[in-house]
Amino acid sequence: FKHPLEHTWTLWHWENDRTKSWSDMLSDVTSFNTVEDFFSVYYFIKPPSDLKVFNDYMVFKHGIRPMWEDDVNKDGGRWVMFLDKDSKELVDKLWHDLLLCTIGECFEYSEQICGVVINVRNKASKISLWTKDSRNQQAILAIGHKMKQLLQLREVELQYQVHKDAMVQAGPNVNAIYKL
Ligand code: M7G
Repeated sequence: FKHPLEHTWTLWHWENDRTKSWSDMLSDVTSFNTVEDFFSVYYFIKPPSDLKVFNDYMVFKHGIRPMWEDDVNKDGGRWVMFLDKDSKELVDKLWHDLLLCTIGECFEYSEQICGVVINVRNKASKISLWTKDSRNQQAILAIGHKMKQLLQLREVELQYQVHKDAMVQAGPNVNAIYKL
């Protein structure tokens, strides 16, 4: 008997390849819906600290593609942290903890949660949690405060960015509508 999760989740991997379009660089790796299957995936794949730069992992509820254009994401946004001064061990730990809190349904308003992402980059890697309605201030703030508390983010700032802003403001300076 395995321990069921509330949702089925899909792991995606993105790897930069200049010959392809952004969405063609995405691949759907596997799905899981039990605690045991989650851990076999988690321990099988490399931790973020062993990934090459310009690699991402995304873990989204089954049926939601990890992109702005998906119907469930199109009016949403993300809580994102920029991990520039942080050790690789801390980045791995934050990713692990955020994943467990997400699939373990630790958040109120968990129906607002679409998935979580880690972008491994040269300067600042990013870890983010995507929510589906960027106008739902109450849910966004509750999720953000809980994320700050669960991950014990003291000095690390969380910013909430709207995907529609990210689409038009490509680059690092996307406007944040909330900061915690
Ligand atoms: P990023 O990988 O989120 O951050 O976005 P980075 O700047 O640290 O590398 C980089 C670029 O990838 C964006 O400017 C877009 O061109 C493309 N991109 C990222 N996302 C999340 C999407 C998406 O959801 N849809 C599309 N079409 N392009 C995206």
